[in-house]
Amino acid sequence: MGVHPKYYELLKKQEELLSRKNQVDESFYNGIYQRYQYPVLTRDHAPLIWQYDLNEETNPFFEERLGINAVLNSGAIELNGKYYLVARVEGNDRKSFFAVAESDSPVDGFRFWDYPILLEDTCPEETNVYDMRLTKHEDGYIYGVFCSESKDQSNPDLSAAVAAAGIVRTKDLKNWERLPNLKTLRSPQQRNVVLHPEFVDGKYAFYTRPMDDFIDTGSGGGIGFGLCDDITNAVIDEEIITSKRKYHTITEVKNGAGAVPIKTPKGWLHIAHGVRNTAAGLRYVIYAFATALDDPARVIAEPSGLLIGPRAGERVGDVSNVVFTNGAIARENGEVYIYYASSDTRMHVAKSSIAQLTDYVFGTPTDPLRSVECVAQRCELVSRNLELLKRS
Ligand code: M1P
Repeated sequence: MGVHPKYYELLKKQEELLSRKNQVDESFYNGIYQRYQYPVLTRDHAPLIWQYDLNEETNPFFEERLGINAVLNSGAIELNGKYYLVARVEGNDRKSFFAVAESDSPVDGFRFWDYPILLEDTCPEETNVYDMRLTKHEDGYIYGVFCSESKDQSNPDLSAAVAAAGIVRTKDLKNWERLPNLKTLRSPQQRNVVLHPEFVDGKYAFYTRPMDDFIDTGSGGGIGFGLCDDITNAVIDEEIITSKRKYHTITEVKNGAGAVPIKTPKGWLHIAHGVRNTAAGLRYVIYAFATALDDPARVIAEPSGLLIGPRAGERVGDVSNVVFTNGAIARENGEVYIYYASSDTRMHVAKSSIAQLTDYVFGTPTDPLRSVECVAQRCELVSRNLELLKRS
């Protein structure tokens, strides 16, 4: 008796998946980014040692003991020439946890480290954690800001929960120090909180998403922004709304900050998510906007509509019709890799560049918010094009 032979069979199959090269999906074009043929992380990338008891004696049928349901919303970072995704891994038990996947390439070859991240158990009421954003801060730490979810003990509804922003920090993605959760004095709940990479007026700056309730943002008008003096006891008093939710747009129901903003010569580039309602339920898409270099809370460019929407197989999963990002890597050579999950089930990558995204954000017209004006906007484009075609 020893290791069950089925383990080696499954390992061989998994190795084929892990070593598969990714390719650009040539069927898609928009000039802004390229999609890739295969997801970069799925439940099938999870190490078998997380799921099976390998011992033939104690697991004669080689049954899955602790299954993995999905691998989704991942923070992303480049360190010492390697690419890391800190993924939200959801077990069959519905609890999520964080795990580091590493690769030499930004588009394929991601492999999970042997152990998932075991956070310090500092919040006895916390039931679930998910969606970590990784910020390389100018103070020298890498911060992970994530959603810390607890049962709402004041509400008898079994589904009532409270969302707060948890904070950890590290220098190597191996040793994590947990700091107290962020307190926002004027907002009862928070999700999709992102730490800005630079000090603003000498303070730590957070993009927030004020919410009255666990699901509904209620009076929360959009993506907020607030400053705090001390990251080891982070308290935000005033939050101002930067990217507002708007009627009959992709952000009507909700929006939230996604990847850590990317600094470009023309402004901070933000890649966020917007939510609208449909007869088939909520639809989540990814959008982009820019804020001023000297005031990262002031929007200076807001292209109309979505940047990435769920497409083909991406549309189906545990929570269908969803794309969601909480991580992007901007390389020194100008390439930008946007990591996004589809339908709360798997992780994908889209490749763009600072030049393309800047051109997109500053060159795309804003949404005039009314059909008649949208048609006028399109007619103006058509007439300019027809004129050009006539002359050429
Ligand atoms: O299910 C879609 C997403 O829902 C939440 O996002 P938001 O707070 O904007 O509604 C998050 O829980 C996210 O994890 C999830 O992908």
